[in-house]
Amino acid sequence: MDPLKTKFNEKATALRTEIRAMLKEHGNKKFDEVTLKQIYGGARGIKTMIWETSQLDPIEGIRFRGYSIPELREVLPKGPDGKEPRPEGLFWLMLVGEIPTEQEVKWLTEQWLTRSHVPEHTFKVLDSLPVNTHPMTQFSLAIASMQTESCFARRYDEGIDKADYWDPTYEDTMNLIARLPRIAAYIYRRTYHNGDHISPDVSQDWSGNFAHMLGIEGDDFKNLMRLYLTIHADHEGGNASAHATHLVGSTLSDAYYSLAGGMNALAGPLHGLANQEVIRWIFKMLDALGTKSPSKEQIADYVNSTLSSGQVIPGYGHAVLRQPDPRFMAQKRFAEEYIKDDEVVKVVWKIFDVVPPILESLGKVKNPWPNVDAHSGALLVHYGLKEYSFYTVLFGVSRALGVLSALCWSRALGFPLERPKSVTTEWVKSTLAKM
Ligand code: FCX
Repeated sequence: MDPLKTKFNEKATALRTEIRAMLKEHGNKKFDEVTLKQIYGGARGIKTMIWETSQLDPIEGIRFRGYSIPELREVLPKGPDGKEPRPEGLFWLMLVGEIPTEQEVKWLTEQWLTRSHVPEHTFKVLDSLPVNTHPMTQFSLAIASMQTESCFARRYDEGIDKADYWDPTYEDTMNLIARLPRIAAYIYRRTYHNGDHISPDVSQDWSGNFAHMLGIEGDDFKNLMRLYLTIHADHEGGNASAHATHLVGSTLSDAYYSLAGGMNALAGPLHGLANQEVIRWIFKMLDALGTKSPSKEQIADYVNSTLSSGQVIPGYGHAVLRQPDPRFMAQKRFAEEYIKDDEVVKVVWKIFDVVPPILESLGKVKNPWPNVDAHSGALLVHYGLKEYSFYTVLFGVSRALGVLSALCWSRALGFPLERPKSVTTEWVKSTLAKM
């Protein structure tokens, strides 16, 4: 008996009934309106989807089932040394809306360990790729290659009642999440460490085992992995990786196809790839300034030269947030506790003082504050994970927790094929003429 699956089914059955009644009574009530600027401007802010696992407030930042990141650190069961929350607990919370007990989190750690076998052909696919293939390309291909294992695809082929779609989606989700650290570590070791692979350490939790397979030992890095894999897990449904996963899944493509689609979105510079761009820009700045500890004035000059060359300051700005990202602040707290004397970390903090007023002075930047990417690279570099073209894979391992738990909900609530209406500019012009 799987206690998480049982609990999820109970919750989903109850919510399905509630939503059905709500739509019966209120289905035709207006919840939003759309301007022409939003239609041409990336559908920014248009309420068009349901996403149960988290919601993003522009000022407060992300809340996972109502819990902020500081609140999560207080209530979620922690790793063996009691310092950072285990991401397993966040997955449990996102899936069923309850804070799990220590026992329940331990059960999930063991479940993912038993489900973590990666099919041999996936490693063959990875080994067939040039070693300089971008890690996100490798990650997306590895995920898609495991589609052969999909319970949903098999059950659908055999004929499955649509009321049961949630069941094989749950099984695919659990198997896929269980396998991701092994795949990500394999990509890292083949790309940067001559294929010198490290076998799993079954005594560790999901994050600790991942750190071990990457080849970076030490309790502090394991704690960084627990924090990192928690704070990147979900950011409501409208960001590109979440939205892509959701859209692909709405066609009844299984979790493997859906997550591969989401990772292809995450690989974009205006989304997940930004985290590698931040640390690249910081090192380029330190190189150009010829010092490891630039003054705030020197940083300001370099920021202005970046802007005048028509480039963005990576890690700053956000499509929704209008305050410093609480995920940036959570990383800053971690650095203050563990590595406050690190030189690159101190540069990140100086940039935090310098950049917002400069961006604000441009008069066009809606959010001059740092997002999650502005701090992550400095922490990873400190612990020896210096290959920043791998960072978006770390982001993807974490984001899978949110987008796949939400995928289980989409299937359990019977969400239909997504099909927004497109129009031509000719149609817009003729419609404007009648207004
Ligand atoms: N530096 C310089 N200019 C910036 C800027 C920055 N950091 N942020 C915004 N601007 C500029 C834009 O380029 C635009 O200029 P333009 O009118 O000349 O084209 C203007 O300000 C208005 O843009 P704005 O609406 O404020 O910002 P956008 O949402 O369009 O773009 C980006 C902000 C995409 C640059 C910023 O959000 C970014 O780099 N994001 C990277 C990915 C990201 O958000 N990572 C966090 C992960 C995510 F939260 C998740 O978890 O899913």
